[in-house]
Amino acid sequence: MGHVVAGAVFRDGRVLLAQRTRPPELAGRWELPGGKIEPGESAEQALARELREELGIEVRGADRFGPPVQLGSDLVMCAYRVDLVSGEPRPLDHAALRWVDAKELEQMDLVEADRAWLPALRDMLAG
Ligand code: 9L3
Ligand code: MG
Repeated sequence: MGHVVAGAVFRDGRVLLAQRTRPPELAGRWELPGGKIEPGESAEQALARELREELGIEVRGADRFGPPVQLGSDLVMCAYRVDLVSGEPRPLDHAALRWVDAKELEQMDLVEADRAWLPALRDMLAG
């Protein structure tokens, strides 16, 4: 079973979403950035690597929230709150980035899998 990590970066009452470019069926839809854990990596290490590669930022921590999401028969994905240590996010691997508040979150065309985290994200944006 492979594992995918997705990171939620918060700032000023907003969470950072990223617009996918691939595969075709997910292109244009929004997600929490991240990717697959590589052999020997912890979730925290994978998050740090993925967000460095995808956004050019340094993050720390991995505070899991919401339910695990099954992706097909072979992959499971979990969401983590991470702390932004340095850098300003840039879309190095996405079509665009957007910081959204609780209200804007409802309007975003999220990838289906990430919708499982909406209740938890709402709570974190409200609190
Ligand atoms: N995925 C779904 N939601 C997310 C992330 C980071 C990833 N928030 C899915 C898309 C791919 C798989 O996980 O099927 C691997 O992600 P990536 O390496 O293509 O980002
Ligand atoms: Mg990715």
